[in-house]
Amino acid sequence: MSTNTVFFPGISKIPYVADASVRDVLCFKYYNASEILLGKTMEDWLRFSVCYWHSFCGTGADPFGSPTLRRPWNEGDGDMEIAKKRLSAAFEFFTKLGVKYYTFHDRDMAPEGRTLKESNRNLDEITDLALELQKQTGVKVLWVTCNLFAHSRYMNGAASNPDCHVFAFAGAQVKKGLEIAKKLQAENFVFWGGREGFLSALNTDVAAELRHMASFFKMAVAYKEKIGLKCQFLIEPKPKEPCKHQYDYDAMSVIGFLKHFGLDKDFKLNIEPNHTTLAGHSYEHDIIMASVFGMLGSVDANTGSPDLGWDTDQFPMDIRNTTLVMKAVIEQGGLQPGGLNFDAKVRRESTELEDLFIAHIGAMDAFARGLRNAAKIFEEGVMQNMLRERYMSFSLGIGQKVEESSCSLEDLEVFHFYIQVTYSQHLEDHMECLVLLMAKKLGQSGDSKTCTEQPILYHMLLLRNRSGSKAKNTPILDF
Ligand SMILES: [Mn+2]
Repeated sequence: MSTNTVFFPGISKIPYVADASVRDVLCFKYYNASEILLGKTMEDWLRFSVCYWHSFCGTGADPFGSPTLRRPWNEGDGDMEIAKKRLSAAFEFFTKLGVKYYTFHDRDMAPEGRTLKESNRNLDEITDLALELQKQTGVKVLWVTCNLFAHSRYMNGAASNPDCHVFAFAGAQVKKGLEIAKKLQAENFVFWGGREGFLSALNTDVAAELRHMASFFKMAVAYKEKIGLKCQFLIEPKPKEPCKHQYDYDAMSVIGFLKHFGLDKDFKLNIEPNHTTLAGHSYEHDIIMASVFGMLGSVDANTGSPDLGWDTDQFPMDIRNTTLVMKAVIEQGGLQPGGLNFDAKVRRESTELEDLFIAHIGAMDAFARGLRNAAKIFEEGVMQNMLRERYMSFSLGIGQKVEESSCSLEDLEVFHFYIQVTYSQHLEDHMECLVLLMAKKLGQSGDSKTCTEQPILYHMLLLRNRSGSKAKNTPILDF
C-alpha cells in the first residue's frame, strides 16, 4: 500500500530502557520483549494486541458530549478513503509500539454499504490492503469479530432476534467474517453477543432464543470446517449493557450454555475483566473459572473503575490485578493462540496522539510487572505448597475415595462413627497476607534490609515450619 503520510511524527520505535527517568514516558521500563522468563520470552507470554475500534475509530464522544479526539486518519473525502488512511495509521502505530497482533470488527475495518454485497466489497478491498501490510510488517491478526450490535437491524439482537430475517442477515455477515479471518490468517474469531439478551421476560421466549443462538454457533462451526479455517472460536461474556439481561452473563453462564448444547469442544472464552467486575466478581474471577475448565482462550486486557457501574474500558494499570491474571496464565502454560488484547480507550480528555502511545506503554508495563511477579510466585512454589497442603486430606484414605468418585454416604457415616477427626485450618488470610507482604513498593531500593521485608521473613519462617518447604530466597514482588 503506497502512502507516505506519517501519522505519528517525532515518535520512533518504542525502546526498552530499564533505568529510564520517570519523566521519560515513551519507553518500556519493565516490558523487555526478548527477555526469557520460565523458558519463554516476555513477548510470547504476553502476546499483546492493539484493538482497532477504540484506538483508531474512537472519537471521545460520550452520551453527554461531542467528539474530543481529532484524528488525522479519520478526516478526508469518503468513507473508503478514510478507511485506507486509518489502516495505514494503525500499522504505523503497531510497528512503532512493537506489538505483533491486532484485533478488529468487520465494520471498523471497512464501512457498511447500502447492501450486504456492497459491505462485502468494501471489506474485500480494505482487507486486501491489510494483508499487504501484514506481510510487510509481520503484524498478525489475533482475532476478528463481526459487529452484530450497532446497526438498527440488530436492536433486538442478532442470533437471538425474534425475527428470522435478522437472524439470516447476521448469519450471512458472519459467513463473510469467517472468510476474512481465513484470508488474513486470524488466530481466533470472537463472538460478543452485544444484544443477545432481553429487556422484558414478557415479550421473550427465552428457551427459543437460546436454541437459536446454539444453532447459529453450530452453523459457524460447520462453515469454519468447510472452508478449512484454522482458528480458535471464542465467546466473550458480559453481564449487562446494552441489554438488561445478557445471555452470556459471565464465564460460568457461557460454559453452562456451551456444555448444554454440546458446543464446548468448539469454543473457548475471551474474558474481559471489566465485564467480570460488572458481573459482581473480582477482577481475576472469570479468568480463573474459565482456566480451570480448560476454556480460557484469550483476554481483553482492560479495567473498569470500581466506583462506576458501567463499562469504561480503561487501560489496565493495577499491578495486583495483572499479577493474578498472569499467575493463572502461567499455571495453564500460556494463552496461545489467544493473547492480551487492549480493548481499552484513552480517556476523552487525553487528546494528544502521544497519549495513545503512553496509555498502551503503561498497560504493557503493568502486565510485564504482573508477569514478573507471577513468575516469582511460580518459581518460589511456597503458595503452591500451601495450596497442596490445604487439600492434603483428599490424597489418602476416605479423601482419596472421594477424589476417585468411589465413595458413598454410608462410607462417610462409617468414617465419622469410627475415626477421630481433627479439622484442618484454612489459610485464606495468611495467603492474602503473603501476597501483600511480598510487595515491594515502587521506588523502594532492592536493599535486603528494607522494612517491608521484615514481616516477610517472619512469614517465610512460619511457612517453612508449617509446610516443610525450603524457601530459597525471599520473593520480593513488584507492586
Ligand atoms: Mn468493555
